[in-house]
Amino acid sequence: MRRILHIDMDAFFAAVEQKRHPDLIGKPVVIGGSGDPTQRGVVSTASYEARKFGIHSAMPLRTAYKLCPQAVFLPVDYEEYSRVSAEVKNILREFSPIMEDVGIDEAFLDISDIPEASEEISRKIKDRIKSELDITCSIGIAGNKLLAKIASDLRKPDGLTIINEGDVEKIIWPLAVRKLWGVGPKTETYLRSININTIGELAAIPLEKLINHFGPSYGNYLYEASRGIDESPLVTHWEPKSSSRETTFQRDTNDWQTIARTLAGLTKEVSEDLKHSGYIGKTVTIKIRFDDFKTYTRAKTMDEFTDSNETIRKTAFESLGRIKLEKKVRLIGARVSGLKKK
Ligand code: TTP
Ligand code: MG
Repeated sequence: MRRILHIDMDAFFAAVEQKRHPDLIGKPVVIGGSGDPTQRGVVSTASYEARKFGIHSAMPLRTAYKLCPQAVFLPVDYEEYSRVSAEVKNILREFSPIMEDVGIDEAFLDISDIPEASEEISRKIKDRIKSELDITCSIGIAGNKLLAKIASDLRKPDGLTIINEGDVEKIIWPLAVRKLWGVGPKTETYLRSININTIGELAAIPLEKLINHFGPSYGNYLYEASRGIDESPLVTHWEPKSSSRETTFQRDTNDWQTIARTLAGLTKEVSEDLKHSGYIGKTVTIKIRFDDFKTYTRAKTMDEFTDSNETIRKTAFESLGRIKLEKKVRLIGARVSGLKKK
């Protein structure tokens, strides 16, 4: 029987800000965009105090401001959050070398071969993170990744939840289908249209019917996932496929200088990201979204793999020249893909 932990930090960006500005502890804090709620941008995350006002991730900052004008609004500081994230992952790796880094604030840990009880290991992890980094996390314990991830979300913040083999019916089946990893808004809408709202109701659909509607691969997945079955191993090593940056203008613009300066800035950042991570790439893609939300991409493959700012910028501008700028631009982005280790 495998023993898998899913660790997810609580209100991560907000927690890091509260840690370095202790006067913000206990206050509604909203992190997003440039930190100015009168400007365009969305909420990255909000402290639990701010969530009481209905503020949540992906909400426009202006809406968040209307809900709670007294909240402290701060800009996103990825560099600092990445630094703390790396420290969390380092602590986790000390408990087990089999770690899957899922995102900036979450990871799976396979503790099957460690003699101590799962709960004891989890408490030690929580204590270490709290005492060394002064932030809290929630941990889910289960026999696979699917259930561990659901478990970590059940008692937030500072939670510790175990889902045992026999608990699927009691704990998983009453949950909304959306809680199942891999069920997005489209699947959810369809399932709701046929009156399937909970994971238990999904589990009651015959396999054949699921395959008929969703195809063999996703149909089988839903059949097994709704029963809490998941054999997938932890992915302990992955290669990035691309490195990208994009930005939304404060005001839609058709000013060539502004567009060019922004694109040059983005390609510089991408090139720096590549140099940092030790990758070189072959294809440069640019993306332009106009004020009517029509979005265009143009890609060009370079002669050689590179992380050179100059080459990436030159290639990006060649692609920019292939898009007619007849409308105002809302967003611009640059990506380098086809990466390999330098
Ligand atoms: P989450 O783990 O989804 O959120 P959280 O850690 O802030 O809160 P919770 O206690 O519920 O886990 O995401 C981790 C970080 O990722 C979050 O702090 C900010 C960032 N993020 C965004 O930038 N945009 C988003 O839409 C979401 C969901 C997260
Ligand atoms: Mg989190």
